[in-house]
Amino acid sequence: MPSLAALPTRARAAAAALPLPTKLATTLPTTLVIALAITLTAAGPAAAVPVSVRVLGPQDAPLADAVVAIEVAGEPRTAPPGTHAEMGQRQRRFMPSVLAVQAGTAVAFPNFDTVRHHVYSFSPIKPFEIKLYAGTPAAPVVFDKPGTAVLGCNIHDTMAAFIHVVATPHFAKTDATGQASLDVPAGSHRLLVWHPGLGADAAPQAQAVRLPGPPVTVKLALP
Ligand SMILES: [Cu+2]
Repeated sequence: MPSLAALPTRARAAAAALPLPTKLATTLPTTLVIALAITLTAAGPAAAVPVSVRVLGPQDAPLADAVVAIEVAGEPRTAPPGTHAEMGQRQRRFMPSVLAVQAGTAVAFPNFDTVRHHVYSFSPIKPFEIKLYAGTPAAPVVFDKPGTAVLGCNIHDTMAAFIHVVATPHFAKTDATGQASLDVPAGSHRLLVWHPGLGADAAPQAQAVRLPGPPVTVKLALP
């Protein structure tokens, strides 16, 4: 139910004349119902604004593969059912080396190599193992808690990667120049940045961000 103030003048006058809310649905003329529906749509979540975030490390060097996330109050922390992502293995490496997903995402582990892999994680957010396999294992792994999982392979000790799980639909990874671009509703939010250099057990570095606003630069205090 919208507030009367959110309705256009004509609709407001008509709605005010009715004993709300019981008669609203049954007695409004069709045109007014349509106007009301349009108003509801327009008065939905704040329009997204683009925000650019640059992540710097020691000596202000740009940091690639940092995960930038912006938590917006009232938005779902968990991804909708069916959300999926992929952590492949090629030439005895995980691809990508850092995967960012929203909590609730099902991650597939396709093996594109001719050798078999045996992927595991001991990380508290999602301990699992997929025993010696070729091709794509039948069941993906659902990462339902925020945090970071370190991945390894029992067969190839040099294989390592991270899955960083965030509790917001707004996230991106920085490119080689340390830049990430997101679209986020206007307002005051919490900006979180994590990078493998912080360590898998470290909480993301957090700061407040107000949008729309100028590009944001985050200097990550790496241990
Ligand atoms: Cu392997």
